[in-house]
Amino acid sequence: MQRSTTSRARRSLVIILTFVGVVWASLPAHGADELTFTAVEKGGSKMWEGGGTIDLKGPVTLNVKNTLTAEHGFAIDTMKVKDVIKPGEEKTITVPLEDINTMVSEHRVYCQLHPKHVAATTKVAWK
Ligand SMILES: [Cu+2]
Repeated sequence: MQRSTTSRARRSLVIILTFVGVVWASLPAHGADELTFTAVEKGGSKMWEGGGTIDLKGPVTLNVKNTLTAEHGFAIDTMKVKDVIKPGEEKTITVPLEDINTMVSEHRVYCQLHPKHVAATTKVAWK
């Protein structure tokens, strides 16, 4: 009797923990955003490929990679980001929440060195 009560309690605990885990995983975000951008060449045009959605709940981590043979700019005016990425270089840029303009729903990610270099876009969730 004692034994079966214990195993039943254990089983319900497992069910509860599984449920909590599923709910946690299905939440939109946990406060940290991570985005990846890669400088590539496609069909003769150079472009920043990547992007995604951020939720403005915490700092944003940008993983930036330049696969090309020349250096390229990496700029997001609405996040106060302006950098130059060397050929083959991989860089992680962390943008604090206070540097992000919360009035815009789309952030343009572009190369400040080459006007023809195609830009990428990052969207803000719930806007
Ligand atoms: Cu460029």
